[in-house]
Amino acid sequence: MWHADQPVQDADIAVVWNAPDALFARERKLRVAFNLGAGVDALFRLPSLPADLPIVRLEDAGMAVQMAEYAAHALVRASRQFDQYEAQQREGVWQPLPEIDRAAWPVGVLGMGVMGARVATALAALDYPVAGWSRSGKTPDGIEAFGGSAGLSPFLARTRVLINTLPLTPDTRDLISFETMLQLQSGAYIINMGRGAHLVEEDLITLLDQGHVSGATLDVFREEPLPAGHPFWNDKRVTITPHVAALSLRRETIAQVASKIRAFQRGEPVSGMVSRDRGY
Ligand code: NDP
Ligand code: OXD
Repeated sequence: MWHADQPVQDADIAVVWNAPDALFARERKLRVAFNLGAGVDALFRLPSLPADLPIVRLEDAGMAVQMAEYAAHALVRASRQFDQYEAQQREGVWQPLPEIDRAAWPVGVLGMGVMGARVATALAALDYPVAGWSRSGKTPDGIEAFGGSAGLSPFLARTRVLINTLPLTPDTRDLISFETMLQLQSGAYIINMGRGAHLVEEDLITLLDQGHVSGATLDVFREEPLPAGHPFWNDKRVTITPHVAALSLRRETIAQVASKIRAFQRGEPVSGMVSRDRGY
């Protein structure tokens, strides 16, 4: 564990999560940094991170299945009206609601990487129509494919439930805005598991008030922890969780990072190398 008051170690390998800038300012002999998470956006915000330091991220390590569970829970709760049954129970009401038509709940997953592909295939297995959007436009079998900026509007137009699993980069910041959410089908539902800065929170509130968006399940926020007094805390249309869609699993994480370190030390290719150009 690194402490700001310890002498410089001249370490050659860093294993980090929420690293302070001072680590990179002081340890100038690093040859590689292993990130204990999939998202590297926080690391890239550090001014002292050397521009040429190789960064390796965690790949899945037990997180993708949790992301799929989270998305399935939120989607099924909204589409099968379990939120309404919860409200009915509190009021002592026994009232079956009309059956749902899955065709009326087309799902669109932003990001078709390790997390997004797993989310998409899990929801397609529940017979929801599922599409994926990514830079390359590649999707697993059975998932309708949309790619690049030209593919975004048609992807949004066929989507009612928008699920975000993108990495945060300059290209994806603020992507879920008034303009993009307005292109979703009416009664839209937003599930954000990527990063808080993907979503323009005031725009979501505006569209909830206007009725175009019917609800949201949010795991990540522009400011974390979500500040006391933030409107999401008491908004019945919004379900929040404290950045736990996928928790890092100790055993899987240690095993994966150890094997990546061994590969690095042997001079072999290390999977999960982050591209500085793409930002993920
Ligand atoms: P990957 O790198 O495997 O996948 C990223 C996907 O996003 C790829 O499909 C990529 O497209 C797509 N993408 C990136 N930039 C763009 C863009 N500008 N336009 C269109 N598509 C783009 O990442 P992971 O799936 O492993 O992780 C994704 C993110 O999930 C993490 O960065 C993190 O923010 C978040 N996360 C959140 C957790 C939580 O608990 N809330 C837990 C774990 C991760 P292409 O395939 O063409 O390269
Ligand atoms: C991650 C996260 O990026 O937990 O791994 O958010």
